[in-house]
Amino acid sequence: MAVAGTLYTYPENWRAFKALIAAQYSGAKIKVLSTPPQFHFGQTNKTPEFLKKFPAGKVPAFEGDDGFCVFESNAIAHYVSNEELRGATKESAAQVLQWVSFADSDIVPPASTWVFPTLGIMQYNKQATECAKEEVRRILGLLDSHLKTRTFLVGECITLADITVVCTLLWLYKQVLEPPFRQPYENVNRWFVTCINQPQFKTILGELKLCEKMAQFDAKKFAENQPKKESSKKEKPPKEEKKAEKKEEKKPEPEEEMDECDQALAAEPKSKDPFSHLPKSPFSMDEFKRKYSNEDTLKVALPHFWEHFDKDGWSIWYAEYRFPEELAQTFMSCNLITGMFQRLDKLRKNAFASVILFGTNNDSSISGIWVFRGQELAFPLSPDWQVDYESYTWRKLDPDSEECKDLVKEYFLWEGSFKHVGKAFNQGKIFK
Ligand SMILES: N[C@@H](CCC(=O)N[C@@H](CS)C(=O)NCC(=O)O)C(=O)O
Repeated sequence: MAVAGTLYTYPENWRAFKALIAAQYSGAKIKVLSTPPQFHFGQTNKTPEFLKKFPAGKVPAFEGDDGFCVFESNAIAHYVSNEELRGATKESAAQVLQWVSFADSDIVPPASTWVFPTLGIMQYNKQATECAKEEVRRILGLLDSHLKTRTFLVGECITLADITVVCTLLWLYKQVLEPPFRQPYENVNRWFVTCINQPQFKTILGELKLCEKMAQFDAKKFAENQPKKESSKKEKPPKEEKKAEKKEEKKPEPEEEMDECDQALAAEPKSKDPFSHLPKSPFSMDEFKRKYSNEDTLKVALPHFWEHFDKDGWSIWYAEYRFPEELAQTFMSCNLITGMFQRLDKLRKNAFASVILFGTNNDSSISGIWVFRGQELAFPLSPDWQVDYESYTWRKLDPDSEECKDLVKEYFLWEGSFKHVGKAFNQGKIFK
């Protein structure tokens, strides 16, 4: 008997599309509840009744007419599929699972990092975005080679592998994969367009318009999406809901907010604040970072930096990765850099870095400019910060020197001759 039941989600959820497209192929009957009063995302999914059936409190979630409940979008899509979609042989079923897992582990993270800021639902971070772009290039390249000799990902017809990977790539194709970016991956483009033009996909996705111009960080929308001060300290509504219910709010004054970083620092005993011994400094790292993230680097952020930089309260350092010969794949090096940044997250108010990966696979180097509160390297101040720094050589720069001015300009801007990096790498790509 064909599966029948209810899918709880919010409107236009790409994760829910997987099951809905699969149901178009299998004939499963799915009723969608995605809007109030039947289903209010952020509220209904937090009620005891919902949590009893779906303890993760997340959507999509599926409840069969027979009472069977399942959450996790891939499990739901699997449940509502037919044998052909799941992979008819043991081998093809394994390959379907392979692509479904790959989509979650390899595509979702960079796609979210790149796309969410363009939708105003996540703060923009240059380094992370550029690494995500490189990751997307790698993924598209890998898919392109696979699809060179194949019409679909597994076997001769559409399976859950195609449905899942298409849905995972959906926002990339809609928001940021402008023609010059996607042009090298013609097999992926051909396959993607073939899939979305199948009637079963079209019924769910509608007429899809592929990206014409790469969307950029939507700072205005992001500010509008920030929760009100009052509520932000209590319960933050889930991200997607913030997007769905666009609020008419003014950007909260970040200086007055206790963000996660402040809260973490405040939670520690005062004697543990590693910067408490330093006198106050007029240079606001927060203010500079806002300029750097949201405004033109050359015209606004750099002049602001030099106008406000306090050389008594802060120091500038040049750092170079000590083991360039160990850097193989550039995407792994990108992860090395972003991993270091994540581990240093609590330094956010007291440090800034622009780190660049130069070169190509098996021929690259990493170097960067760091700005620290105080006159010493901050890493020894806390055991949490010591994971990576010994893999770099550190040289303190004289902020009044021409060398420092040039390096700051080149690294902040990600442009310039980078003479010190070495001739070979100047031919290569700069990841920014
Ligand atoms: N891996 C899960 C992810 C589900 C998920 O993160 N859902 C989000 C919306 S896209 C959610 O329901 N969040 C509500 C919450 O975390 O409270 C899946 O694929 O279903």
